[in-house]
Amino acid sequence: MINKELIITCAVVGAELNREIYPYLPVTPDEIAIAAEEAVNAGASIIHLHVRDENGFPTQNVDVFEEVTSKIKNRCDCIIQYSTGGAVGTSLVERSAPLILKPEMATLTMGTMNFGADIFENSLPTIEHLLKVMNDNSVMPEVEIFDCGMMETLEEMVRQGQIQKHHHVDFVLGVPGGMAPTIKNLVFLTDRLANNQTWTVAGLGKAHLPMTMHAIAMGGHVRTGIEDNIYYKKNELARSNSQLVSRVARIAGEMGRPVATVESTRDILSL
Ligand code: KMH
Ligand code: ZN
Repeated sequence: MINKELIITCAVVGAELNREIYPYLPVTPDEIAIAAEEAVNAGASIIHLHVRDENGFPTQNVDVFEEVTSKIKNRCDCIIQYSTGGAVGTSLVERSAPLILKPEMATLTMGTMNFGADIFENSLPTIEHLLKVMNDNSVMPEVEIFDCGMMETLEEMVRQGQIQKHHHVDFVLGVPGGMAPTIKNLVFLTDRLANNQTWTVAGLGKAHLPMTMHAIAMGGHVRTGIEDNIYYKKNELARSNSQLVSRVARIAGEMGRPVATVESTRDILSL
């Protein structure tokens, strides 16, 4: 589907970074809420959310998700999308726990993969469990595709009626162990979608800008944010999530894709 308006998702924290790698990483609930608000003011309508514990480590603790969610909602209107991926090694019980807070959206990764030196486990029973908890809590899944085989699982689950025909897909390209962030791969993946599917691309690291520009040109949507890319340009760290969002919004404007508001994002995704 060619969309005129461009949905920008901002992944503000992630689970892999720390302040030694990236000194401006938001970690406390207030810092994360401020980063989300700034990203929304710059054009993001979806906030992909991971949270951190009091020591700055990734956590799926329900209380922390609740606190951060409430702080974000007090600052701005946006669609909050919880991570159910957590960090590699997070148990399934922990990964699904925050869904009881009924966020509008949450991620659903469609298969197990190497994740750098680690394994990001998403066996079929894991996927089915996360999906059931999402359905029980009226949470819209965003299907995360990191590798080609995950498309097979997605298509099978759609055939079986487990995932609705109209779902939103996020291609996360560039994780070591996953699919490379190339134009050919993006075209290959999007060719497999039905015409009425909406999709986003998250190009990691230095692929962020080329994947962004191609998604805009192809009628897809874009994910940006510090979780995906800590550099603004070569040898220059991004100063904030909003700096990255602003650049995507500027490019989209030049390319004739006005940035989607939160309300139009809900319309486009049938939320
Ligand atoms: N941190 C990765 C292991 C998601 O948010 O659902 C998983 C991840 C995907 O970031
Ligand atoms: Zn994530």
